[in-house]
Amino acid sequence: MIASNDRYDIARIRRDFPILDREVHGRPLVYLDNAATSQKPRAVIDTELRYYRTMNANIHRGVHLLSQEATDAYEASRERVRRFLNAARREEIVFVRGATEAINLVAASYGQRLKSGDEVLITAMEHHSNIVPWQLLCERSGAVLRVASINDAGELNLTSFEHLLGPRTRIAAFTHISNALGTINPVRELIEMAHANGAVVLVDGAQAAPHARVDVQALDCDFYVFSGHKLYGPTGIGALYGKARLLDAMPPWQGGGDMIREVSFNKSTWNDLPYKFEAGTPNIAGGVALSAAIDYVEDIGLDAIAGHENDLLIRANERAADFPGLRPIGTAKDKAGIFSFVLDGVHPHDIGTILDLEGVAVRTGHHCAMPVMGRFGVPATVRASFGLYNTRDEVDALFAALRRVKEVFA
Ligand code: 7TS
Repeated sequence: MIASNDRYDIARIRRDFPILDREVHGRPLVYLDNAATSQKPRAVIDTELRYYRTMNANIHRGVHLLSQEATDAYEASRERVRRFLNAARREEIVFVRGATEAINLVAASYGQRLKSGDEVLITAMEHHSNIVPWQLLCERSGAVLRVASINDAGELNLTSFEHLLGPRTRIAAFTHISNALGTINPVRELIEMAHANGAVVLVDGAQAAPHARVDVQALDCDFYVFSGHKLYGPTGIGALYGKARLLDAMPPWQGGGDMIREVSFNKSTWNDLPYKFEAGTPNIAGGVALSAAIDYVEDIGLDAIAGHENDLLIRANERAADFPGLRPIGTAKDKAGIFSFVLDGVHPHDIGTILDLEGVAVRTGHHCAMPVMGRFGVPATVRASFGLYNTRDEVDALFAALRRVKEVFA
């Protein structure tokens, strides 16, 4: 039943994910909530297990062998992330809890240079994680938050973005791929526009890292953030990429162990990059397993993954076209495998509940993007988001379950 070909062996891929064998409510699991978090391949689970079984120790501090091995594994993972993003230097990779923490770090630390009347430019399709930290910064500094608009397809209005960039814009922060709409932003072009206006750029790559090849040097972004758990890696680990020149000039964010060079009660001095931004004991096991996740997706190939997911999106669009009362939300020309929609006369939460009983896991709600819901005049949507292990049969299962919803609410 499962389509497979030489280039993309979906049957083999699915065998790598133990959770895909389980049932929910007596039905095979159809997991279509990958934008929230993706499932983990055996390689990631085993790496984390092996870490705890064989080398668990605190890092950067012990002379004993376990501590050295744990430190080496953690630092090797940093190098793996550097290669994944094609950053120029390993010091430019700061380990954090995830995209949210990375954005908060930049807003709190880089943000200290903002003054009253300065401006921060975001877009109308941001996740709350790329809105609220900037709002907090604006409250603290007296800076003003500007928001570039989106069109009815959920594409960024480039004229609005360009128009709102001005001499006071200090930071432009936008998502690479929208979690609520699936829109892929023309980030290279946006970065160029922002730089031409003297602003630094943060790209929120939470949804892009699992689906698109990212080259931070080619993009020339100043900051790029992602979460490991959406990239088939563990929760509680992610990375902030920042240009060394900027990170170097930024004050520390959190204080504590590891981020200092010397501490006295009069004055403390800071450790080198990236440790200046890594206070306290991190998620070591997660960091080590993140590199297994990156190996996994790069073995399959991000272009192959994007192609496969696009295939699923095409299938979903075909099925949706003749499904009465279904309205897709987010119809950008350049779109990732995120299929958000509403159904006439049925609340998204009710749809989600029935789909769950049919074994189909989707997310319903505002997807932490309330302004997007406002823009489309809906309180919530149903969102099916595809991952590298999903199949055309699963897309069909989604629509079979939606027909069931129709029957219940007929
Ligand atoms: N930015 C985007 C574009 C996201 O989609 C998310 C999480 C985040 C930032 C925050 O990531 P975190 O790992 O720090 O939480 N998005 C979603 C979602 O769409 N459903 O659940 C979480």
